[in-house]
Amino acid sequence: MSDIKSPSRYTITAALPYTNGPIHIGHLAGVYVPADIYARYLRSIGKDVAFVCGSDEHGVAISMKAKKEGVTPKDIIDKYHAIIKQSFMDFGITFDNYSRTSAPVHHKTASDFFTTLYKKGDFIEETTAQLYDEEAQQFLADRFVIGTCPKCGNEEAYGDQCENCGSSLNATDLINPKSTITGTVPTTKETKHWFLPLDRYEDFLKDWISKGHKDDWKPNVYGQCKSWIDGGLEPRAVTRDLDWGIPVPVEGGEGKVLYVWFDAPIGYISSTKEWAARESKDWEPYWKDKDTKLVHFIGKDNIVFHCIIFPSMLKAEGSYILPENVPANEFLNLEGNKLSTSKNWAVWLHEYLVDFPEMQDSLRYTLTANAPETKDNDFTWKDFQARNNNELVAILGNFINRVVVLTNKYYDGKIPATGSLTNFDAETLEQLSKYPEIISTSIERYRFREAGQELMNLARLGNKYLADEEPWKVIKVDEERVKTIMNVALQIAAGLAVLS
Ligand code: B3M
Ligand code: ZN
Repeated sequence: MSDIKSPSRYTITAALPYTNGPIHIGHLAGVYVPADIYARYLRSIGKDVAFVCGSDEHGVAISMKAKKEGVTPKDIIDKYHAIIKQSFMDFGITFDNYSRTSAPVHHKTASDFFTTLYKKGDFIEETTAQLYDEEAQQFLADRFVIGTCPKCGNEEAYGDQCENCGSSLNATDLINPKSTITGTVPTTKETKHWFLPLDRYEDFLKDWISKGHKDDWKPNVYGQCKSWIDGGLEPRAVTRDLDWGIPVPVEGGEGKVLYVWFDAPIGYISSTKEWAARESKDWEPYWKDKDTKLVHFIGKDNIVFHCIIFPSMLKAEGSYILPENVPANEFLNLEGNKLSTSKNWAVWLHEYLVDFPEMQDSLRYTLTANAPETKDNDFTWKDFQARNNNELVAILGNFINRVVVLTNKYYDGKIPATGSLTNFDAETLEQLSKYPEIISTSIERYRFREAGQELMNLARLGNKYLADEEPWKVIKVDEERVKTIMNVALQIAAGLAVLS
Protein backbone atom coordinates (compact mmCIF):
# COMPACT_ATOMS: atom_id res chain seq x y z
CA MET A 1 0.00 0.00 0.00
CA SER A 2 2.67 2.46 0.95
CA ASP A 3 5.80 3.83 -0.66
CA ILE A 4 7.36 4.16 2.76
CA LYS A 5 8.78 0.63 2.95
CA SER A 6 11.65 1.70 5.12
CA PRO A 7 12.48 3.20 7.50
CA SER A 8 10.15 1.80 10.08
CA ARG A 9 10.97 4.38 12.78
CA TYR A 10 9.81 7.99 12.68
CA THR A 11 10.46 10.93 14.95
CA ILE A 12 7.85 13.57 14.21
CA THR A 13 8.11 16.95 15.85
CA ALA A 14 5.61 19.80 15.94
CA ALA A 15 6.88 23.33 16.74
CA LEU A 16 6.89 24.02 20.46
CA PRO A 17 4.33 26.79 21.05
CA TYR A 18 5.42 29.78 23.12
CA THR A 19 3.49 29.88 26.36
CA ASN A 20 2.70 33.57 25.98
CA GLY A 21 -0.86 32.89 24.86
CA PRO A 22 -3.25 30.08 23.95
CA ILE A 23 -3.33 28.09 20.70
CA HIS A 24 -5.35 29.47 17.81
CA ILE A 25 -6.54 28.08 14.48
CA GLY A 26 -3.46 29.43 12.68
CA HIS A 27 -1.21 27.22 14.79
CA LEU A 28 -3.52 24.26 14.18
CA ALA A 29 -3.70 24.67 10.41
CA GLY A 30 -0.02 25.41 10.00
CA VAL A 31 1.49 22.79 12.25
CA TYR A 32 -0.54 20.58 14.55
CA VAL A 33 -3.30 19.21 12.31
CA PRO A 34 -0.95 18.17 9.47
CA ALA A 35 1.55 16.72 11.95
CA ASP A 36 -1.23 14.76 13.64
CA ILE A 37 -2.55 13.42 10.33
CA TYR A 38 0.97 12.31 9.42
CA ALA A 39 1.52 10.62 12.78
CA ARG A 40 -1.86 8.85 12.74
CA TYR A 41 -1.24 7.69 9.18
CA LEU A 42 2.18 6.23 9.99
CA ARG A 43 0.88 4.47 13.08
CA SER A 44 -1.99 3.02 11.04
CA ILE A 45 0.44 1.39 8.62
CA GLY A 46 2.43 -0.10 11.46
CA LYS A 47 5.35 2.30 11.77
CA ASP A 48 7.14 2.97 15.04
CA VAL A 49 6.35 6.63 15.75
CA ALA A 50 7.48 9.14 18.35
CA PHE A 51 5.33 12.24 17.89
CA VAL A 52 6.66 14.86 20.28
CA CYS A 53 5.97 18.43 21.24
CA GLY A 54 5.94 20.63 24.33
CA SER A 55 5.73 24.21 25.52
CA ASP A 56 8.48 26.70 24.64
CA GLU A 57 8.81 28.53 27.93
CA HIS A 58 11.92 30.64 27.57
CA GLY A 59 12.73 33.68 25.53
CA VAL A 60 11.70 37.30 25.45
CA ALA A 61 8.14 36.50 24.33
CA ILE A 62 7.51 35.11 27.83
CA SER A 63 9.32 37.90 29.70
CA MET A 64 7.35 40.53 27.79
CA LYS A 65 4.02 38.91 28.56
CA ALA A 66 4.95 38.69 32.25
CA LYS A 67 5.94 42.38 32.33
CA LYS A 68 2.69 43.32 30.62
CA GLU A 69 0.55 41.39 33.09
CA GLY A 70 2.64 42.41 36.11
CA VAL A 71 3.38 38.80 37.10
CA THR A 72 6.43 36.51 36.97
CA PRO A 73 7.47 34.53 33.89
CA LYS A 74 6.78 31.38 35.93
CA ASP A 75 3.15 32.50 36.43
CA ILE A 76 2.81 33.02 32.69
CA ILE A 77 4.27 29.67 31.62
CA ASP A 78 2.26 27.72 34.19
CA LYS A 79 -0.96 29.39 33.11
CA TYR A 80 -0.56 28.93 29.36
CA HIS A 81 1.15 25.54 29.48
CA ALA A 82 -1.94 24.18 31.24
CA ILE A 83 -4.37 25.80 28.77
CA ILE A 84 -2.39 24.71 25.71
CA LYS A 85 -1.82 21.14 26.84
CA GLN A 86 -5.48 20.64 27.76
CA SER A 87 -6.78 22.14 24.52
CA PHE A 88 -4.52 19.91 22.41
CA MET A 89 -5.81 16.87 24.29
CA ASP A 90 -9.45 17.91 23.99
CA PHE A 91 -8.99 18.59 20.29
CA GLY A 92 -7.54 15.13 19.71
CA ILE A 93 -3.93 15.84 18.76
CA THR A 94 -2.24 12.51 19.45
CA PHE A 95 1.18 13.58 20.75
CA ASP A 96 3.08 10.69 22.26
CA ASN A 97 4.51 13.26 24.62
CA TYR A 98 3.84 16.90 25.41
CA SER A 99 6.64 18.29 27.54
CA ARG A 100 7.82 21.77 28.55
CA THR A 101 11.18 23.44 28.32
CA SER A 102 11.16 24.40 32.01
CA ALA A 103 11.34 20.66 32.84
CA PRO A 104 14.57 19.55 34.55
CA VAL A 105 15.22 16.95 31.82
CA HIS A 106 15.26 19.76 29.27
CA HIS A 107 17.48 22.09 31.27
CA LYS A 108 19.98 19.27 31.61
CA THR A 109 19.76 18.18 27.97
CA ALA A 110 20.18 21.71 26.62
CA SER A 111 22.91 22.54 29.09
CA ASP A 112 24.86 19.38 28.24
CA PHE A 113 24.44 20.04 24.53
CA PHE A 114 25.96 23.50 24.97
CA THR A 115 28.81 22.12 27.07
CA THR A 116 29.60 19.45 24.47
CA LEU A 117 29.88 22.02 21.70
CA TYR A 118 31.88 24.32 23.99
CA LYS A 119 34.37 21.57 24.82
CA LYS A 120 34.76 20.63 21.18
CA GLY A 121 35.67 24.22 20.36
CA ASP A 122 32.60 24.73 18.19
CA PHE A 123 31.85 28.22 19.54
CA ILE A 124 33.58 31.56 19.08
CA GLU A 125 33.79 33.47 22.37
CA GLU A 126 33.75 37.18 21.70
CA THR A 127 33.18 40.51 23.41
CA THR A 128 31.20 42.81 21.16
CA ALA A 129 29.08 45.94 21.44
CA GLN A 130 25.41 45.00 21.89
CA LEU A 131 22.30 47.18 22.03
CA TYR A 132 21.58 48.51 25.51
CA ASP A 133 18.57 50.28 27.03
CA GLU A 134 19.98 52.88 29.47
CA GLU A 135 16.62 53.56 31.04
CA ALA A 136 15.74 49.91 31.68
CA GLN A 137 19.44 49.15 32.33
CA GLN A 138 19.18 46.09 30.20
CA PHE A 139 20.68 44.61 27.05
CA LEU A 140 18.23 44.46 24.18
CA ALA A 141 17.94 41.32 22.12
CA ASP A 142 15.26 39.44 20.22
CA ARG A 143 11.76 40.84 20.86
CA PHE A 144 13.05 43.50 23.26
CA VAL A 145 14.12 45.48 20.20
CA ILE A 146 12.43 46.29 16.91
CA GLY A 147 13.71 48.15 13.90
CA THR A 148 13.85 48.12 10.14
CA CYS A 149 14.94 44.86 8.50
CA PRO A 150 18.09 45.50 6.43
CA LYS A 151 16.99 42.83 3.96
CA CYS A 152 13.34 43.69 3.20
CA GLY A 153 12.60 47.05 4.84
CA ASN A 154 9.93 45.70 7.24
CA GLU A 155 9.84 48.31 10.05
CA GLU A 156 8.86 45.85 12.75
CA ALA A 157 11.66 43.29 12.52
CA TYR A 158 12.82 41.77 15.83
CA GLY A 159 16.38 41.70 17.10
CA ASP A 160 16.82 38.08 16.02
CA GLN A 161 14.50 37.71 13.07
CA CYS A 162 12.37 39.49 10.52
CA GLU A 163 9.02 37.73 10.38
CA ASN A 164 8.24 39.38 7.07
CA CYS A 165 11.07 37.93 5.00
CA GLY A 166 12.05 35.15 7.41
CA SER A 167 15.71 36.27 7.63
CA SER A 168 17.59 35.67 10.82
CA LEU A 169 19.20 38.87 12.10
CA ASN A 170 21.59 40.12 14.75
CA ALA A 171 20.09 42.95 16.81
CA THR A 172 22.87 45.28 15.70
CA ASP A 173 21.82 44.72 12.04
CA LEU A 174 18.53 46.58 12.61
CA ILE A 175 18.15 50.04 11.11
CA ASN A 176 16.64 52.59 13.56
CA PRO A 177 16.42 50.15 16.48
CA LYS A 178 14.01 50.97 19.29
CA SER A 179 13.57 49.37 22.70
CA THR A 180 10.20 47.68 23.13
CA ILE A 181 10.57 48.05 26.90
CA THR A 182 10.90 51.85 27.13
CA GLY A 183 10.53 52.98 23.53
CA THR A 184 13.93 54.68 23.72
CA VAL A 185 16.73 54.52 21.18
CA PRO A 186 19.36 52.10 22.47
CA THR A 187 23.00 52.83 23.03
CA THR A 188 25.60 50.07 22.87
CA LYS A 189 27.63 48.37 25.54
CA GLU A 190 30.31 45.70 25.45
CA THR A 191 29.44 42.19 26.55
CA LYS A 192 30.78 38.67 26.06
CA HIS A 193 28.87 36.00 24.19
CA TRP A 194 29.27 32.61 22.52
CA PHE A 195 28.67 32.46 18.80
CA LEU A 196 27.93 29.51 16.57
CA PRO A 197 30.01 30.17 13.46
CA LEU A 198 27.42 29.28 10.84
CA ASP A 199 29.89 30.20 8.09
CA ARG A 200 31.79 27.00 9.00
CA TYR A 201 28.72 24.98 8.05
CA GLU A 202 28.14 26.50 4.64
CA ASP A 203 29.64 23.61 2.70
CA PHE A 204 27.78 21.06 4.75
CA LEU A 205 24.49 22.95 4.25
CA LYS A 206 25.09 23.34 0.53
CA ASP A 207 25.65 19.63 0.13
CA TRP A 208 22.84 18.58 2.38
CA ILE A 209 20.12 21.04 1.29
CA SER A 210 21.06 22.63 -2.04
CA LYS A 211 22.14 19.32 -3.54
CA GLY A 212 20.37 16.78 -1.37
CA HIS A 213 16.86 18.16 -0.91
CA LYS A 214 16.17 20.14 -4.05
CA ASP A 215 13.43 17.77 -5.12
CA ASP A 216 11.83 16.46 -1.96
CA TRP A 217 11.49 19.63 0.15
CA LYS A 218 8.58 21.98 -0.48
CA PRO A 219 9.57 24.78 -2.89
CA ASN A 220 8.88 27.49 -0.27
CA VAL A 221 11.21 25.80 2.21
CA TYR A 222 13.93 24.92 -0.26
CA GLY A 223 13.84 28.39 -1.86
CA GLN A 224 14.27 30.24 1.45
CA CYS A 225 17.13 27.97 2.52
CA LYS A 226 18.93 28.26 -0.76
CA SER A 227 18.81 32.04 -0.78
CA TRP A 228 20.21 32.27 2.77
CA ILE A 229 22.98 29.81 2.03
CA ASP A 230 23.86 31.51 -1.24
CA GLY A 231 23.80 34.89 0.50
CA GLY A 232 26.49 33.76 2.95
CA LEU A 233 26.07 32.85 6.61
CA GLU A 234 27.48 34.68 9.63
CA PRO A 235 28.28 33.65 13.20
CA ARG A 236 25.23 33.89 15.48
CA ALA A 237 25.23 34.53 19.20
CA VAL A 238 23.67 31.63 21.06
CA THR A 239 23.71 33.29 24.49
CA ARG A 240 21.94 36.36 25.87
CA ASP A 241 22.17 38.87 28.72
CA LEU A 242 18.73 38.08 30.09
CA ASP A 243 17.40 36.83 33.40
CA TRP A 244 14.91 34.26 32.04
CA GLY A 245 16.20 31.10 30.40
CA ILE A 246 18.69 28.28 30.87
CA PRO A 247 21.89 29.50 32.56
CA VAL A 248 25.00 29.41 30.38
CA PRO A 249 26.82 26.44 31.92
CA VAL A 250 30.45 27.45 31.30
CA GLU A 251 33.01 29.73 32.92
CA GLY A 252 32.19 33.37 32.32
CA GLY A 253 28.54 32.56 31.69
CA GLU A 254 27.27 33.89 35.02
CA GLY A 255 24.18 36.04 34.64
CA LYS A 256 23.67 34.95 31.03
CA VAL A 257 21.23 32.48 29.50
CA LEU A 258 21.06 30.36 26.35
CA TYR A 259 19.34 31.99 23.38
CA VAL A 260 15.80 30.61 23.24
CA TRP A 261 16.33 29.31 19.72
CA PHE A 262 19.36 27.38 20.94
CA ASP A 263 17.42 25.57 23.65
CA ALA A 264 13.94 25.24 22.07
CA PRO A 265 14.70 22.72 19.30
CA ILE A 266 16.66 20.65 21.80
CA GLY A 267 13.25 20.48 23.49
CA TYR A 268 12.27 17.91 20.86
CA ILE A 269 15.06 15.69 22.15
CA SER A 270 14.13 16.26 25.80
CA SER A 271 10.49 15.48 25.04
CA THR A 272 11.56 12.23 23.35
CA LYS A 273 13.64 11.35 26.42
CA GLU A 274 10.70 11.99 28.73
CA TRP A 275 8.44 9.79 26.57
CA ALA A 276 11.00 7.00 26.28
CA ALA A 277 11.58 6.93 30.04
CA ARG A 278 7.83 6.61 30.64
CA GLU A 279 7.51 3.85 28.03
CA SER A 280 10.69 2.05 29.15
CA LYS A 281 12.25 2.56 25.74
CA ASP A 282 15.63 3.77 24.60
CA TRP A 283 15.35 7.34 23.26
CA GLU A 284 18.59 7.29 21.32
CA PRO A 285 17.52 5.34 18.20
CA TYR A 286 14.84 7.99 17.65
CA TRP A 287 17.56 10.63 17.28
CA LYS A 288 20.71 8.80 16.36
CA ASP A 289 19.86 5.75 14.26
CA LYS A 290 20.41 6.34 10.55
CA ASP A 291 17.22 4.37 9.83
CA THR A 292 15.04 6.85 11.70
CA LYS A 293 13.25 9.48 9.69
CA LEU A 294 13.08 12.85 11.46
CA VAL A 295 10.36 15.24 10.25
CA HIS A 296 9.78 18.76 11.63
CA PHE A 297 6.31 20.32 11.21
CA ILE A 298 6.56 24.11 11.54
CA GLY A 299 5.22 27.44 10.29
CA LYS A 300 7.13 29.40 7.69
CA ASP A 301 8.60 31.88 10.21
CA ASN A 302 10.53 29.02 11.80
CA ILE A 303 12.27 27.74 8.66
CA VAL A 304 15.69 29.26 9.26
CA PHE A 305 15.91 27.78 12.75
CA HIS A 306 14.94 24.26 11.66
CA CYS A 307 16.77 24.10 8.35
CA ILE A 308 19.94 26.07 9.00
CA ILE A 309 20.68 26.66 12.70
CA PHE A 310 19.44 23.47 14.43
CA PRO A 311 20.95 21.17 11.77
CA SER A 312 24.27 23.00 12.18
CA MET A 313 24.05 22.39 15.92
CA LEU A 314 23.25 18.71 15.35
CA LYS A 315 26.09 18.42 12.85
CA ALA A 316 28.50 20.10 15.28
CA GLU A 317 27.52 17.70 18.06
CA GLY A 318 28.13 14.86 15.63
CA SER A 319 26.04 11.94 16.87
CA TYR A 320 22.58 13.02 15.69
CA ILE A 321 20.61 12.41 12.51
CA LEU A 322 19.36 15.37 10.45
CA PRO A 323 15.77 16.10 9.48
CA GLU A 324 14.61 14.26 6.41
CA ASN A 325 11.99 16.87 5.70
CA VAL A 326 10.68 20.16 7.11
CA PRO A 327 7.21 20.59 5.60
CA ALA A 328 6.63 24.21 6.68
CA ASN A 329 3.29 25.78 5.95
CA GLU A 330 2.42 29.36 5.06
CA PHE A 331 0.04 31.38 7.26
CA LEU A 332 -3.69 31.24 7.80
CA ASN A 333 -5.58 34.54 8.06
CA LEU A 334 -8.92 35.06 9.77
CA GLU A 335 -11.69 36.83 7.86
CA GLY A 336 -9.14 38.63 5.71
CA ASN A 337 -6.85 39.82 8.51
CA LYS A 338 -3.61 38.48 9.90
CA LEU A 339 -4.09 36.36 13.01
CA SER A 340 -2.59 38.16 15.99
CA THR A 341 -2.21 37.11 19.60
CA SER A 342 -1.42 40.66 20.73
CA LYS A 343 -4.38 42.17 18.86
CA ASN A 344 -6.62 39.33 20.07
CA TRP A 345 -7.63 38.56 16.47
CA ALA A 346 -7.95 34.81 16.52
CA VAL A 347 -10.22 31.84 17.03
CA TRP A 348 -8.76 30.43 20.24
CA LEU A 349 -8.82 26.65 20.43
CA HIS A 350 -9.88 26.43 24.09
CA GLU A 351 -12.79 28.81 23.39
CA TYR A 352 -13.80 26.97 20.21
CA LEU A 353 -13.99 23.75 22.25
CA VAL A 354 -16.42 25.41 24.67
CA ASP A 355 -18.63 26.73 21.86
CA PHE A 356 -18.46 23.57 19.72
CA PRO A 357 -17.67 20.76 22.18
CA GLU A 358 -18.54 17.96 19.74
CA MET A 359 -17.13 19.49 16.58
CA GLN A 360 -13.40 18.80 16.65
CA ASP A 361 -13.54 16.94 13.36
CA SER A 362 -15.43 19.69 11.54
CA LEU A 363 -12.63 22.10 12.39
CA ARG A 364 -9.90 19.58 11.54
CA TYR A 365 -11.59 19.00 8.21
CA THR A 366 -12.00 22.69 7.37
CA LEU A 367 -8.44 23.54 8.39
CA THR A 368 -7.16 20.69 6.21
CA ALA A 369 -9.40 21.46 3.24
CA ASN A 370 -8.20 25.05 3.37
CA ALA A 371 -4.67 24.44 4.67
CA PRO A 372 -2.07 27.11 3.80
CA GLU A 373 0.20 24.52 2.17
CA THR A 374 1.48 26.55 -0.75
CA LYS A 375 0.23 30.07 -0.03
CA ASP A 376 -1.38 32.05 2.78
CA ASN A 377 -5.08 31.22 3.11
CA ASP A 378 -8.12 32.68 4.78
CA PHE A 379 -10.40 31.10 7.38
CA THR A 380 -13.96 32.43 7.36
CA TRP A 381 -16.91 31.26 9.42
CA LYS A 382 -18.99 31.16 6.22
CA ASP A 383 -16.52 28.72 4.69
CA PHE A 384 -16.48 26.66 7.90
CA GLN A 385 -20.27 26.46 7.76
CA ALA A 386 -20.25 25.56 4.07
CA ARG A 387 -17.61 22.84 4.49
CA ASN A 388 -19.50 21.39 7.39
CA ASN A 389 -22.95 21.50 5.78
CA ASN A 390 -22.13 20.90 2.12
CA GLU A 391 -19.28 18.42 2.44
CA LEU A 392 -19.17 16.68 5.81
CA VAL A 393 -22.95 16.50 6.20
CA ALA A 394 -24.25 16.46 2.62
CA ILE A 395 -21.63 14.15 1.11
CA LEU A 396 -19.86 12.05 3.76
CA GLY A 397 -22.56 12.11 6.43
CA ASN A 398 -25.32 11.54 3.92
CA PHE A 399 -23.62 8.47 2.48
CA ILE A 400 -22.81 6.88 5.84
CA ASN A 401 -26.29 7.65 7.12
CA ARG A 402 -28.00 6.02 4.15
CA VAL A 403 -25.84 2.92 4.36
CA VAL A 404 -26.35 2.49 8.08
CA VAL A 405 -30.09 3.19 8.00
CA LEU A 406 -30.70 0.73 5.15
CA THR A 407 -28.49 -1.96 6.68
CA ASN A 408 -30.39 -1.68 9.94
CA LYS A 409 -33.72 -1.70 8.19
CA TYR A 410 -33.14 -4.62 5.82
CA TYR A 411 -30.61 -6.74 7.70
CA ASP A 412 -30.85 -5.81 11.33
CA GLY A 413 -27.46 -4.15 11.21
CA LYS A 414 -25.66 -7.25 9.90
CA ILE A 415 -23.60 -7.20 6.74
CA PRO A 416 -25.26 -9.19 3.94
CA ALA A 417 -23.13 -11.48 1.75
CA THR A 418 -22.72 -10.52 -1.92
CA GLY A 419 -24.16 -12.50 -4.77
CA SER A 420 -22.68 -12.21 -8.25
CA LEU A 421 -21.26 -8.78 -9.13
CA THR A 422 -22.42 -6.66 -12.04
CA ASN A 423 -19.82 -4.83 -14.10
CA PHE A 424 -20.72 -1.64 -12.29
CA ASP A 425 -20.22 -3.31 -8.88
CA ALA A 426 -16.82 -4.60 -9.98
CA GLU A 427 -15.79 -1.21 -11.35
CA THR A 428 -16.88 0.52 -8.15
CA LEU A 429 -14.91 -1.93 -6.00
CA GLU A 430 -11.94 -1.53 -8.31
CA GLN A 431 -12.07 2.24 -7.78
CA LEU A 432 -12.43 1.78 -4.03
CA SER A 433 -9.31 -0.41 -3.95
CA LYS A 434 -7.22 2.43 -5.37
CA TYR A 435 -7.99 4.92 -2.59
CA PRO A 436 -5.57 3.67 0.07
CA GLU A 437 -2.69 4.13 -2.36
CA ILE A 438 -3.96 7.50 -3.60
CA ILE A 439 -4.41 8.91 -0.10
CA SER A 440 -1.14 7.41 1.19
CA THR A 441 0.76 9.00 -1.64
CA SER A 442 -0.74 12.42 -0.90
CA ILE A 443 0.06 12.17 2.80
CA GLU A 444 3.59 10.92 2.18
CA ARG A 445 4.12 14.00 0.00
CA TYR A 446 2.72 16.23 2.76
CA ARG A 447 -0.26 17.12 0.58
CA PHE A 448 -2.93 16.95 3.24
CA ARG A 449 -5.48 19.07 1.36
CA GLU A 450 -5.30 16.68 -1.54
CA ALA A 451 -5.66 13.70 0.81
CA GLY A 452 -8.80 15.26 2.28
CA GLN A 453 -10.26 15.93 -1.16
CA GLU A 454 -9.66 12.32 -2.17
CA LEU A 455 -11.41 11.12 0.96
CA MET A 456 -14.41 13.22 -0.02
CA ASN A 457 -14.20 11.83 -3.57
CA LEU A 458 -14.55 8.35 -2.13
CA ALA A 459 -17.72 9.44 -0.31
CA ARG A 460 -18.93 10.87 -3.64
CA LEU A 461 -18.26 7.50 -5.25
CA GLY A 462 -20.42 5.92 -2.57
CA ASN A 463 -23.25 8.39 -3.10
CA LYS A 464 -23.14 7.89 -6.84
CA TYR A 465 -23.25 4.13 -6.41
CA LEU A 466 -26.34 4.30 -4.21
CA ALA A 467 -28.03 6.86 -6.45
CA ASP A 468 -27.44 4.65 -9.52
CA GLU A 469 -28.40 1.38 -7.86
CA GLU A 470 -31.38 2.67 -5.85
CA PRO A 471 -31.58 -0.23 -3.38
CA TRP A 472 -34.72 1.33 -1.83
CA LYS A 473 -36.50 0.66 -5.14
CA VAL A 474 -34.86 -2.64 -6.01
CA ILE A 475 -35.90 -4.09 -2.64
CA LYS A 476 -39.46 -4.27 -3.94
CA VAL A 477 -38.55 -6.46 -6.91
CA ASP A 478 -35.28 -8.29 -6.21
CA GLU A 479 -34.32 -8.84 -2.57
CA GLU A 480 -31.24 -10.92 -3.45
CA ARG A 481 -29.75 -8.14 -5.58
CA VAL A 482 -30.06 -5.63 -2.72
CA LYS A 483 -27.77 -7.80 -0.57
CA THR A 484 -24.98 -7.31 -3.08
CA ILE A 485 -25.65 -3.58 -3.43
CA MET A 486 -25.55 -3.08 0.32
CA ASN A 487 -22.44 -5.20 0.68
CA VAL A 488 -20.62 -3.04 -1.88
CA ALA A 489 -21.86 0.17 -0.20
CA LEU A 490 -20.73 -1.14 3.19
CA GLN A 491 -17.28 -1.85 1.81
CA ILE A 492 -17.07 1.79 0.74
CA ALA A 493 -18.26 2.90 4.19
CA ALA A 494 -15.61 0.71 5.85
CA GLY A 495 -12.98 2.15 3.52
CA LEU A 496 -14.02 5.66 4.51
CA ALA A 497 -13.85 4.77 8.18
CA VAL A 498 -10.29 3.49 7.91
CA LEU A 499 -9.03 6.20 5.56
CA SER A 500 -10.54 9.12 7.44
N1 B3M B 1 8.18 28.82 19.97
C1 B3M B 1 8.23 29.97 17.79
C2 B3M B 1 6.80 30.02 17.49
O1 B3M B 1 5.95 29.68 18.31
C3 B3M B 1 8.77 28.90 18.66
C4 B3M B 1 8.87 27.54 18.01
C5 B3M B 1 9.92 26.72 18.65
S1 B3M B 1 10.15 25.22 17.82
C6 B3M B 1 11.57 24.58 18.44
O2 B3M B 1 6.56 30.49 16.41
ZN1 ZN C 1 12.93 41.26 6.40
